Amino acid sequence: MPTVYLLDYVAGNIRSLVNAIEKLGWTVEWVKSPADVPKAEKLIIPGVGHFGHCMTQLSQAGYTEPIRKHIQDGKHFMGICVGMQALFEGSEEAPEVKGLGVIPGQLKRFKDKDKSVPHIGWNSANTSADGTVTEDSLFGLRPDSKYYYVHSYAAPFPNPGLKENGWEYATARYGNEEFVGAVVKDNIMATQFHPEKSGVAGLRVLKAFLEGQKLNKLEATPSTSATKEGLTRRVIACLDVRANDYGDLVVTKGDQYDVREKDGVSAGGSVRNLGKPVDMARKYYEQGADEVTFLNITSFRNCPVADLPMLEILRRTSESVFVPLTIGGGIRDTTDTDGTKISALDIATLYFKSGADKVSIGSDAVTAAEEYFARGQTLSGTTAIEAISKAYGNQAVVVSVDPRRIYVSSPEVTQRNTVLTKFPGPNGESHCWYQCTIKGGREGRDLDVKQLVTAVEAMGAGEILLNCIDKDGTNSGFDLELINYVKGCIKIPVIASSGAGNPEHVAEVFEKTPTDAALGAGMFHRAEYTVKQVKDHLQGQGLLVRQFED
Ligand code: 1PR
Repeated sequence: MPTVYLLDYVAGNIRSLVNAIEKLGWTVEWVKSPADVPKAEKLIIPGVGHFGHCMTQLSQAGYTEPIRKHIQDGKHFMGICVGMQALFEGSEEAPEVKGLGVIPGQLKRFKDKDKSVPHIGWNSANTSADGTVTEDSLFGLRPDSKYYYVHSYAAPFPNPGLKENGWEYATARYGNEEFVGAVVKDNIMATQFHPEKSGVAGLRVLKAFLEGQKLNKLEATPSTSATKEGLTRRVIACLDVRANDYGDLVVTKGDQYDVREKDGVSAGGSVRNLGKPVDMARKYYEQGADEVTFLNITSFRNCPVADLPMLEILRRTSESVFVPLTIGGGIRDTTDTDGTKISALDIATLYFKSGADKVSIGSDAVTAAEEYFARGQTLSGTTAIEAISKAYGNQAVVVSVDPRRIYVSSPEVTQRNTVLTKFPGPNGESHCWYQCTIKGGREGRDLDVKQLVTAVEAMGAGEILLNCIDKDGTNSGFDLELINYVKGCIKIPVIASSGAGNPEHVAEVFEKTPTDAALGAGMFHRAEYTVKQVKDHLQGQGLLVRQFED
């Protein structure tokens, strides 16, 4: 099998890239020291996280010069995400740190006045942005395909230096900012998006790079009408996973977090079994899910950390599911079964190495937020959120919020931040506050949702998974008031969750709130609707979506 060299110089999910390369029939050799770089005919530098951190790691480990030489010698080079950013002269993210300077220009942070930052989701890499529709595809890029991006800094477009210096490029638009999605010149190909996380469209790009096929005839000429620029509406399938009463690992689903059958044999009924996690994840991928989230809802508290069943689930899922995978449940500092202390960062590392792209933190985030307010809104630097986002980047840390409505007659009767609601409480209360809970909703805390999301944003969380206990499993639609309220409190993206019962509910949450993504569980698990049906409906409503490519 042909070989490509991979430089794993910084933390991140490298496993999916290896899986994608192997699926394409190539083997991976690891670059373990600068002396290995000259052995590579083809070299890939992936990267996530902080530009300064990545460049400093590369330079301190002595990689900068060997990489420059590899490129100058005309050998094939691919940079992914921060691996592409490294080619530029520098970045606003770390003005004091120099890039490789192969491409003129500086990376700039997206403006967050009118949109969420980081930019997370599926967007274009359009080589026909000037309106020309070509029959040739540059490294497999199609103007009507969508690719998975996750970043806060980008190379703004237009960049006069690109064309002047002979670079070909593909662009994307986020809000009203246009940026470089991919660059190509001679032996160099680099993408701001993650091809290994971009489904079949991404695998096509990776294959073209590995096989050195710079220009390929497109199988079908894309129609200009299909070439809509911009971030698509992200639809996420969520799998709550736990062991059932017989010890099997199953996908389950609660009604307002109660996952036991109402008519079961044992007290409280048996745990609902809706299927096998890996099979279901693959099914949703093939239906067009833009991401898959696993929530390990019982944390497997008595299991040695290295044997956590979710690790194996991620390993197997990432072999055939090439969209981002999030894992939540039990991510906190803990003591292993043999008494060893193990940090949340260590647990997250195990998950990233097994194929996760993001970790989701629930209960521990609430505790961290309470301490943040107790300290007078100052950071400790020691929370799981801070440690993981520092090591892997903000985009890798999701905070899963499990709020519940508490009705009050007026804002004056509570110190918590309240919302005026169109759906009064049982005694006609006109306001409510959203109480944060821990331990899967079993314990309410004296902390409201605004306090939680603002605190975790300050700590470096990159995204909020916004559940709602009142709505979970009700099939009655999302809590639009909650979603609008939370979106108004923070700049990081929000995933709306809980209550989706049909495709109309998903369209409604995108039309009536500025949510960044919508998550569904029960309606998919019970096979009432497929992800494709939801996306077809969104498309019919004029909302931009990514369709699954065969
Ligand atoms: O606290 O860090 O160990 O994380 C535990 C994680 O497990 C949290 O993310 C918490 O939300 C989740 N969790 C704990 N118990 C339950 C439960 O259901 N008993 N599941 C649970 C939460 C909610 C959503 C669900 C949506 C959509 N599940 O993920 O998928 O509400 O459902 P729907 O579309 O069917 O309405 P930690």
